[in-house]
Amino acid sequence: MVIQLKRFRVVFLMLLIIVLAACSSTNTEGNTNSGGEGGEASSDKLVIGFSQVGAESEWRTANTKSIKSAITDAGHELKFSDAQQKQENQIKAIRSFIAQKVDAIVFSPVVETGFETVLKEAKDAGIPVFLVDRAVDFEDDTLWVTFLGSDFVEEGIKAANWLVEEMEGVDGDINIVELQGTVGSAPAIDRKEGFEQVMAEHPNFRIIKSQSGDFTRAKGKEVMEAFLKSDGENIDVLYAHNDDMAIGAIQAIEEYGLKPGEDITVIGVDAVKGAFEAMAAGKMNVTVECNPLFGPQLVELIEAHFAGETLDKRISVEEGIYTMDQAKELLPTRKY
Ligand code: GZL
Repeated sequence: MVIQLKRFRVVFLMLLIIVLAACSSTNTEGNTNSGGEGGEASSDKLVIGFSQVGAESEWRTANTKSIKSAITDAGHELKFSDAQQKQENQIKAIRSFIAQKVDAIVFSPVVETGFETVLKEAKDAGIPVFLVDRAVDFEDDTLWVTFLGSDFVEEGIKAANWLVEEMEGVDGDINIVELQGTVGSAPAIDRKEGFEQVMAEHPNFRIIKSQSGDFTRAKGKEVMEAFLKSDGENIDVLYAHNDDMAIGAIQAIEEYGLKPGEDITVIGVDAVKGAFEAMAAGKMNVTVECNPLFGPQLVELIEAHFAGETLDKRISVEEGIYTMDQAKELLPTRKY
């Protein structure tokens, strides 16, 4: 009798082990996941290398924060590099990510050219590259999975169309000085292109001076001082490729003895908080939005890629335009 009881216990325990083992499934990779539809593994923890341009403007600071927090909040591991606006630092950072065998690279190229070789190295290493913010200008679009960012040509067109409407009925030539962004960068090239497309239809609008302020307040002020010294009384409008340069230029205009926003119409791009503060003070007239807060959208795209989805080669961020008379009301709502 006792022996029969022992045999029954052994058989029962063996059956229990078999049933429990069947309840938890393992997929081909040996990852164990229990429950869930179809047993598809969610995107596991990824190691993501992020090569950022620098910290040159309010826009860049907000963009870095948005991407960093989106990656870490989603449970992925972030390796971050600030290139201080130097191309060689970005190339070094991407090579370092390749050597560390990261799962994915996020990259905002400081300029449009000169990255083909290093992106080929990433491709050869089987590491997908996600371009954000700024694009590159070379043929082989197999070197990146997708580009997520703004349409800078459209931003230049928006700035110019606002100016034409604002100057309706003004007689004579309208003299414009232009503070360009970083030489060779996609936003500088495209914002100039878009603005000039519209200006070409209005010959009385004349760009009398154009020079790079490298997207910084300090350089924007310095170049505007030179513009004022050579053409001060003839300047009607400043078109700055970002708000930081416009804010630097506003200081130069005031030090020169003129009223920014009145004697000289001031146009910026980005729609950062500093621009809303300048518009609320009556020192700036308009800013074209360039939204930096696309970190969560980026992480969704990366995870979709690793889940096997095919992404469009270019995904644009939606943006608006904001004027002086809206600034006071909107300032408290601005997130960057
Ligand atoms: C635009 C971004 C530009 C911003 C500047 O997407 O690349 O770089 O307009 C920043 O403020 O320096």
